[in-house]
Amino acid sequence: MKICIIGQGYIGLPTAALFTKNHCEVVGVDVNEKVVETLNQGKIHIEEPGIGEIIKKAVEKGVYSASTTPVKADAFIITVPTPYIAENYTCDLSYVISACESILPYLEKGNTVIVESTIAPMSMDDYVKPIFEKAGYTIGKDLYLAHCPERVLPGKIMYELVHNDRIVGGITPECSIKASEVYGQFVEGALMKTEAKTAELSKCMENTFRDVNIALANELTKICTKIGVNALDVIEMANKHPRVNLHSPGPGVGGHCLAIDPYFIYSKAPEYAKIIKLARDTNNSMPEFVYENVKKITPNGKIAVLGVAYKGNTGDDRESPAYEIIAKLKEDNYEISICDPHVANEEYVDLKQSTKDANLILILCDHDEFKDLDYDLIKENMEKAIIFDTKNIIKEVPEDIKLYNYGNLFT
Ligand code: SAJ
Repeated sequence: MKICIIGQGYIGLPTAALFTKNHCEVVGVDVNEKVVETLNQGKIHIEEPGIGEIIKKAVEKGVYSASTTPVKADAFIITVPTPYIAENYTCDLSYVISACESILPYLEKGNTVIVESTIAPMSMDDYVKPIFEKAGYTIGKDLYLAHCPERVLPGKIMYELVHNDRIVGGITPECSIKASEVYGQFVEGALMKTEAKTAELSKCMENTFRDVNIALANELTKICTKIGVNALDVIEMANKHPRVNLHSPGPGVGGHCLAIDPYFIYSKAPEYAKIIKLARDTNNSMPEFVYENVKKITPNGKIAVLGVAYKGNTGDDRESPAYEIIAKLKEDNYEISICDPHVANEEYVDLKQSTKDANLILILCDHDEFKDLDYDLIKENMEKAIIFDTKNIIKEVPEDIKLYNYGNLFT
């Protein structure tokens, strides 16, 4: 099977790698010429374990190549971004639409087209299907169209792509069958066939479930801080109940999924999506909560910010709450020195430089490097060593270091 994948980012590239490993030929298309050049050299441009070696081998064997334009193929998979439009709480389909239009000259009867990008409910029926119908295709008869949302967790993408169950939402039942044959090349999880609109809403709801649960944990933290109870202990105790799974509080919810997808549902029925919107507002209020508590702990001075990625051990800082916290602190004349070993930025420094003469260490991301810090260095660098850990990753510090976390902000 020959597959053409439009978009060679965090989803498109690992997907391409797995098809090549399973006897398919792949052309990966990306608008970024530099990315295309890097990939054709057998190198990769994203931080995700397990992909580099496969792409290198696939390029050497001639079963993978990258290009800025599509080619003829049996199946086309669209994995382009769907940015959030804040004004009307919905998704910008322009990249998906232009990806669909870009493949039209290369399509042949009998091809399968799959959209993997996360999209608002009804996007396939209202916007994607008409593109192919206008081009003269009868969907389900001479072209097979489906929405199969990606559901993999950054950091574990290669494992989850193979083992997770997959939602296959065809425009017609025939489309679901054809799309399942494509994923059957490497997916070991179940291929669950359904309608496109059910697939769209299921994907958005998965991330909404997580967002709402994180909001509950963040709300609990605020309540506990007010009344003087250790929120982290409450979560640990409550989670011993067999049917309770409180999530972890933090500095806010980042990334391009949880912080966005719930709005796609909200925009369709705002009069009913009350919990969904409140959860978003609660999670969006966390940077302010962190800022207020920094102010209480350290009214002014230099802050060493550890971690700006939206989650641990990734270099992805999209929608990271860290940037809002930093902006608030800078506005209040704090001096900020950022250390993040995973995010490439010339201005970011190492732990030694960021903690030099700092008044507070503020942990905003759970990178492994921050779980066991060099406390001798910190004590040497800081006149009074204070840490505020918003991710609850530091379990123990030497006696002469003061540690704040969501369990003891009231002290
Ligand atoms: N977070 C918390 N507390 C928690 C868990 C997470 O504050 O208890 C925060 C993280 O720090 C981060 C954000 O939430 O800022 C999102 O992180 P995440 O690990 O929950 O999820 P993502 O955005 O990396 O990936 C999610 C996954 N969805 C679900 O777990 C339902 C993934 O499976 C999806 O494929 C992905 O979204 C996506 O692309 O939609």
